[in-house]
Amino acid sequence: MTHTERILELLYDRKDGAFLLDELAGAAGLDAAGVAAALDELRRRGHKLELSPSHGVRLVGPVRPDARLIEHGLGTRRIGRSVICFDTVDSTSDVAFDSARQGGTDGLVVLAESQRHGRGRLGRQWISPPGANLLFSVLLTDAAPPGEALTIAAGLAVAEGIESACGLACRVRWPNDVLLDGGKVAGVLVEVRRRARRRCVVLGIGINANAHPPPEHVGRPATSLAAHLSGAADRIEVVRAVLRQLDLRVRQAAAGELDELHSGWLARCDMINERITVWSRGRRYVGRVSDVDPLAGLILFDDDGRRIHLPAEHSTVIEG
Ligand code: BT5
Repeated sequence: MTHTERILELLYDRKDGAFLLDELAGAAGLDAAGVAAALDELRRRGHKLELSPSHGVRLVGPVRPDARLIEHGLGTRRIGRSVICFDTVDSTSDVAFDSARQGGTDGLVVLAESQRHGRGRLGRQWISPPGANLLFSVLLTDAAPPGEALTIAAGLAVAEGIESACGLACRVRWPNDVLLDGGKVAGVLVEVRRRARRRCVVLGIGINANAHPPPEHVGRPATSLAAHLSGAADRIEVVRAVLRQLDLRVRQAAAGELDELHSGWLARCDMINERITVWSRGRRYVGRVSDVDPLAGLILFDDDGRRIHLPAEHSTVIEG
């Protein structure tokens, strides 16, 4: 760990209070010049610091996601063993797929403050102002579970992670929406590609932590965590909680513990018995939702009583 990382960790651990410079120097094992150099480096990395002769130094929130702060003590087995943070990329999911060419990148998490071409499903766009939200992708290269099960696992993990970090009760809407009070607060994009002769899966996750697009830009209600909290959402706490839940839910998907995913999803989903319209592979299906199967997708009964399986990858709910 570098001196700068150590100083950042100390400041973040006391993020509601300040450190006198002498105290900070003592805790980090540095002299005054070393502390000053580390603080300069933190500013260069985009962290906001408040410095006063009487109160000392403190990190001004919301704190910018930093790999060290995310990884530190995370305690996961697979997801987030290594984390990289960027300023701007085309898409964090592209960076994750590119990283699959190197060995040992299973579980890698790629975050960015902004994306030039953030994408949703089926050619749609993901919109997020720089520095406000969580934009990240998780790479799975070793025996990745089926995409259908991962869609369920990831949506559920996002809802559970938000709830554990912020105490906000999220719902899920098949296939990939996470809702807060009826507005979309997060979306999941599961993509599968071949890299270095292996089947690789990337889970792309966008969470509106502190900002959300206006309805005229997205066509349906969107919301953010901050809109339901008394202040800004701590993005580091949220991403850590989501990564922990992802670690659990992806492990269940990999182990074939589909009952766990199924019951977890149904407990947060209000779609059962709802009459909806779905586009899937160029066809329109209307019917009543009977179930969400972690391997087969949505199960609908149409008006003629036919049972229809709709896979997440090719389907979008257009009315419901
Ligand atoms: C999704 O697609 O919900 C998946 C979004 C995944 C985004 C992440 S960010 C990190 C990673 N890197 C990427 O390039 N992507 C992933 P979909 O269900 O297709 O929803 C997209 C639709 O939601 C758009 O057509 C808009 O109507 C709406 N939308 C766009 N941005 C939004 C936002 N920030 N909040 C709520 N709705 C949004």
